Amino acid sequence: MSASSLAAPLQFLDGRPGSPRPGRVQLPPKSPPMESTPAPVATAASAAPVSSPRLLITLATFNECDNVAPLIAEIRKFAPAADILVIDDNSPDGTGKLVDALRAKDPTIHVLHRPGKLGLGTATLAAMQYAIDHDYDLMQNMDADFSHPPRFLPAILKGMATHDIMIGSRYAPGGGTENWPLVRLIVSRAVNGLVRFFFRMPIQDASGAFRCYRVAMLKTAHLERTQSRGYSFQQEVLFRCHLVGAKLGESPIIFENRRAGKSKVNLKEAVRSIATILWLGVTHFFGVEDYRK
Ligand SMILES: Nc1nc2c(ncn2[C@@H]2O[C@H](COP(=O)(O)OP(=O)(O)O)[C@@H](O)[C@H]2O)c(=O)[nH]1
Ligand SMILES: [Mg+2]
Repeated sequence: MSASSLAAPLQFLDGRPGSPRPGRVQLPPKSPPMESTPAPVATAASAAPVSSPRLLITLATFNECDNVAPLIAEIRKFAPAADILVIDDNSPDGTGKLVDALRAKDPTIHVLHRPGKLGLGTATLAAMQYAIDHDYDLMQNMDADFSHPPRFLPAILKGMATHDIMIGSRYAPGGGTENWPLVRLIVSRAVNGLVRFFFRMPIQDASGAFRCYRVAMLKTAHLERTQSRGYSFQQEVLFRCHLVGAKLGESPIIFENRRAGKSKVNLKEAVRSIATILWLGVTHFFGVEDYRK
């Protein structure tokens, strides 16, 4: 499957691509941080050695003007050679303009400007399309609010020597969440339990967005068929990658509270995401729908 084969179905993901930059990083020697169960079908991607991959770090933003600049500075400490892509949905607080100003000083920062709030899922899909179109080897996604602390990047990237997707995992041994209310913890755990049950994926944390993807594997995962537009995108994309044999690994992280601004999760989005996961899970589990096609 070529990069362009994803382009047509994803054209609704408006953006203004910048020019590709080298963005090469040195991966540490092979040694996965966590076990992973072999996936059903081996991909060419899982076998491909990556010695000096081109890394793109992607940040979806909606009203993150107080977080994005210090976050990029912090990321630089742990992944100095990476390029950075911000996908901004015309944030009313001016996040997009702020990132344009950062880009004027640092051309390794790229921005996709979309016309309005189109959802975290489609923002991440647009980032994946960008990584494919610009020939990156690895795409590392992070929230733009410091909930995904950059200090965990080296361990996640190290795992990419032997996996197609490395998840910065709250629920792997050593991982956790900072001061989450019990209700949020229960809902998150329950969603992950459902996902493990229905999708048979060998991982603890299927709902976090702190993940590194092998771009060659993303090209094979039929992401143009993704139904989720919001937060259930995280589970669906993992499921679709699992179906094409992606090798999944987890590296523990502590999920911290956002530093500034407000969460964009609301009840409607939470309910819609859980409904999408249940729909995909039940139809897959009972063979109503073949998501390999
Ligand atoms: N581009 C874009 N980014 C979004 C959208 N919704 C949320 N985000 C970003 O996605 C990340 C996670 O969102 P957040 O509200 O912190 O969710 P929470 O961490 O689950 O509370 C943050 O970087 C947000 O700015 C959206 O519709 N479009
Ligand atoms: Mg957040």
